[in-house]
Amino acid sequence: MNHFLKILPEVQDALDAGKAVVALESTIVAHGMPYPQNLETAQRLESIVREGGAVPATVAVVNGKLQVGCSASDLRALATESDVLKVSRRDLPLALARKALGATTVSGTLIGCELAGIRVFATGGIGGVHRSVDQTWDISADIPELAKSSVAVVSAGAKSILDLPKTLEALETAGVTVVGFNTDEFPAFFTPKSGLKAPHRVNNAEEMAAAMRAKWSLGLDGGFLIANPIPVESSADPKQIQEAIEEGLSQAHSEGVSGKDLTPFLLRFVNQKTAGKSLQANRALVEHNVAVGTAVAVAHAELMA
Ligand code: PSU
Ligand code: MN
Repeated sequence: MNHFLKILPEVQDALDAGKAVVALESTIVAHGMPYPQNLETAQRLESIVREGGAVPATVAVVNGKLQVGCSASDLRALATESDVLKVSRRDLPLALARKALGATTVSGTLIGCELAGIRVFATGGIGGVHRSVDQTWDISADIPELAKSSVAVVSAGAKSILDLPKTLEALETAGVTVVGFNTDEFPAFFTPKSGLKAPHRVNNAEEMAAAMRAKWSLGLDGGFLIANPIPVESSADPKQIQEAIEEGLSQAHSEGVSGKDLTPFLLRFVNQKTAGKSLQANRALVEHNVAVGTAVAVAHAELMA
């Protein structure tokens, strides 16, 4: 085993036996939600994976290792400590060498998936092309990582803190296969509709697993983005969210917030502005994504058995 990688025994055993494993990210815990909802959500997501017949593997940087699978106390530390690093590919070397506690973004988590051989990863939203890209060049490291990782990532689309049409274009250029799960539309995170068409559609986990087998059996490296709309009953008021995002963007601009701090800043701002409504929607959509990811992981494991 590599000195800088630790795969928990339960996860390694499941992988060795060809059983379904679902990876989960830790940035959503450390920087995407406030305490205590972050810890409750992290624990709930692991239970959803288990109830669906798979093994959860939350990825994080702990004690000088990229860790695939987190203990209950690791999750608590990620949820409560104040100086947790946000770790994407570029941050990983220093986080490891300094033995920092680090929360992996979608890109950092994908690295753990690739090294361990996990094929399915469920989260809330991915990073993408920011609206200010013409001035800032801010394009999330999630996109190039999705391009090279043979992993299917379930998300509720992307937030409109991003430029969604440009994000879809960047995903196409990167060769990421984007599919609407039971929908023709690319969902907009807090709301099921963005007005943009998803490039492809699958109707269930079995169809999804068949596409995964086809891509990777042919040796086409790279990922899928499974765009799973928030359930309508949990959907937030699009106008209220939109207004909060606009205000958050202008506040970020006037306070000079940029780079890796921008996404957490906006998430916090929108949550405060909507009196917790966005947080409620966020929790509901992540739980739904994890349930779909679990079904896909189980179907894929069965197909490959
Ligand atoms: N979008 C969300 N919630 C999140 C994130 C994105 O709706 O928690 C997190 C994910 O970890 C994602 C990261 O990988 O933010 C992207 O950050 P950046 O925009 O700095 O690349
Ligand atoms: Mn960025």
